[in-house]
Amino acid sequence: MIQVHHLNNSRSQRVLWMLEELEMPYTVIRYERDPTTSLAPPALKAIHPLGKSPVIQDGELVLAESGAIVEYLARKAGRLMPPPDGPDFVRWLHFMHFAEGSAMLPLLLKLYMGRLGDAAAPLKPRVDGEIAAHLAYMDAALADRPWFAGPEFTSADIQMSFPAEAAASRSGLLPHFPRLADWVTRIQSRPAYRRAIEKGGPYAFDKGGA
Ligand SMILES: N[C@@H](CCC(=O)N[C@@H](CS)C(=O)NCC(=O)O)C(=O)O
Repeated sequence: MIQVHHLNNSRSQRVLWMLEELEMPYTVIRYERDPTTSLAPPALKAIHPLGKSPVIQDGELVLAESGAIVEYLARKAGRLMPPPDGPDFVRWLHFMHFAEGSAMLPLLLKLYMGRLGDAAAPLKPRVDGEIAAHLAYMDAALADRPWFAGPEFTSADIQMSFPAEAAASRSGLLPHFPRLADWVTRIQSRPAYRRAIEKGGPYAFDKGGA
């Protein structure tokens, strides 16, 4: 059975949600962030050298990196990804990578800048501008389709949830992007999303990310 090494308030919430959508059996091994530093406990390094979450174990396989895990699970189940020869595949691929490769960077910068106080002021316009630009891009992507890859809900929506929710809580800009705001409401009302929150424990969107 798949084991999920789950850190509270973290990207591993997406992996629990993916497993719930797929109705795959799994067990959760919990880790708690240090209350002062927010870092993962050293025990996670015994599972994977980076010591970060999520990590899954599936038999002999130990896999880190949320996008790789979500794609691995989609391929294993043969679900929640468009067929590679179909019209939605490249959009799915794009958003599977965009979530961590582009959207998370300015959000992480903002999180760390928050710890610098006034010293971060020169960076603020640039970082806030980048967050707004990424949110506008995400909002526009939903202009002619309900889900990020197309007409069907896919694993790209799961992968995109973390930057969208983190941006919503950290920037306060979500009301300016009504299609993205509506998408957030729709993902959060999915039964599998809610079951994953129950399994993963309380989720503070403004704390995860680092
Ligand atoms: N790009 C990686 C990022 C992994 C990552 O940074 N995870 C955070 C939780 S959201 C973590 O483990 N932070 C604790 C630490 O760095 O000690 C992914 O998507 O899996």
